[in-house]
Amino acid sequence: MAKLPILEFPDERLRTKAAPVETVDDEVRQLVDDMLETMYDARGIGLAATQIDVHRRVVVMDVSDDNSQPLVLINPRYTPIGDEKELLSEGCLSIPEHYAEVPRYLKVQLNALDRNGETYELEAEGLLAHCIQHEYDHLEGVLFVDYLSPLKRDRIRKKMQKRHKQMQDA
Ligand code: GNR
Ligand code: NI
Repeated sequence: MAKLPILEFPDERLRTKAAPVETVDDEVRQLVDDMLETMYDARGIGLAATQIDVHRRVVVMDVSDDNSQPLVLINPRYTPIGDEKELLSEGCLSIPEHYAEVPRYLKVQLNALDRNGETYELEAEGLLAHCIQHEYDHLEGVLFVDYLSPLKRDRIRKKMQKRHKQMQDA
C-alpha cells in the first residue's frame, strides 16, 4: 500500500470532473487500498480519488470511531430521500484547518459498486449522508467553499495561499 499526497485548494486539478470506472479490476482495487491508507493516515472520514489527482469515480469513506467500517464507492450516485436539508460543519482534507456549515440533504439513497464490482444500495442520514454528498461533489470538481459567499471563499483562498508559500519557504 502507499500513502499519496493530497491536492489542496485552490489547486485547479481539484476542479477536474472524474470519469466513470469501466471495470473494477486489480488496478482499481490497488487504488482503493492506497486511498484507504491515505485517508486513515490523514484522519479523514472520506477521500475522493480527485483529491489524489486521479480523475476516476472512486471514493473511500469510514465514519466509524475506530476505523472499522471502510466503505468503497465506485461510480456512486445518490438520490435525496425527501427534500429536507440540514446544516453541518464540514472539513475537507484539501482545505485543512478550515470548517464551515454546509447545507446538504438530510437523507439520501446511495447506489454504487463495491471493490468486487458488485452493485449495492444503502440509505444514509446525518454525517454519512453529508459525507456522501461531499465526496460526490469532489468527483464533479466541486468543493465545500463553493457553497460559501465569495467573500468567505476568498478569505480561505488567501489563507491557503499563505500556507503554501510558508510551506515552500520552510
Ligand atoms: O474528514 C472529513 N470530514 C468531513 C466532515 C463533514 C462532512 C464531510 C467530511 S469529508 C472530510 C474528508 C474529505 O475531505 N473528504 O473529501
Ligand atoms: Ni473533501
